[in-house]
Amino acid sequence: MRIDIITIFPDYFTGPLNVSLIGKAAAREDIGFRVHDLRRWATDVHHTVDDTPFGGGPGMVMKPDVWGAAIDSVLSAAGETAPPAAGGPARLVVPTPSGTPFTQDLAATYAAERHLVFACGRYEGIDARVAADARSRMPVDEVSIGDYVLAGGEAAVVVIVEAVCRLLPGVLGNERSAADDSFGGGGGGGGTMRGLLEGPVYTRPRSWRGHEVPPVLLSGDHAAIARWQRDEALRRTAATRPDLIRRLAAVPDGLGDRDRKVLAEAGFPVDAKNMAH
Ligand code: JFT
Repeated sequence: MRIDIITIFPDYFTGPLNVSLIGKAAAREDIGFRVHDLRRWATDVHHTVDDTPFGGGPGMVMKPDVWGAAIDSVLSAAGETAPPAAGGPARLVVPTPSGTPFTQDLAATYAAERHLVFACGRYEGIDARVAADARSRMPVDEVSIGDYVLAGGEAAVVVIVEAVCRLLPGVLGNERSAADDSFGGGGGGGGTMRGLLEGPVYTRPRSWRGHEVPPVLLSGDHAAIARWQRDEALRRTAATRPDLIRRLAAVPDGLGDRDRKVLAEAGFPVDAKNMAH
């Protein structure tokens, strides 16, 4: 997989892209990261990338000509001018607070791509014609990583790249199934905790500052352990993310009779009237 990132703050990525999980991905021959300074495509002596907004209002807007040149150049450097590249065109991902939510399913979609190009904006955003123009050549996703306000797209790109890279085959250090994570492995997942948050986890020592590891985890009874872990996941999800319980209740076979009993005991009864719409 090839990943290009265009930003006015290339230094922002030197840390995250070289440590931990993303760093291991970057060290592989089949994954390549390139970070590009947007100002390289500015044409005036001051390397201007922003201008005042049409229609008035506060702040500045990023110039379409600079962004257009940057995207064209990154695609042509990857050999993606006509004829279309084998394996399909690159996907352009543009973080914006007004984008569609970035989800685990989208992370799985991106992990299956050959080439991702991330456009990190600043100020009040990027001139809307940049995404419109790119859409005539490539898939363009305007996405948001959550309902809070950042100062630009860089932090969002670090989040998205990490979520994508850990799904690439061979990147996950411990080889465990990504399908067993909270939110599953994307595309619905296949894990036992599908659609639920994860419950608590424990390691040695068995007793620490007077807190004991739940005895069932030491019992060796794998069926009892699996059931206890699911019960804990249900209780925790009901407490912190009731929306996920309602979503699961609306899925055929999303919740079993025992699940409903555990949720009722936790004060979160789920029936047909409690389903997501
Ligand atoms: C904020 C952002 C995301 C995501 C891209 C660009 C400029 C600053 C801004 C803030 C409020 C209104 C612009 C960005 C985000 C998120 C992403 C930009 N800003 N208009 N904030 N919060 N979840 N993804 Cl370009």
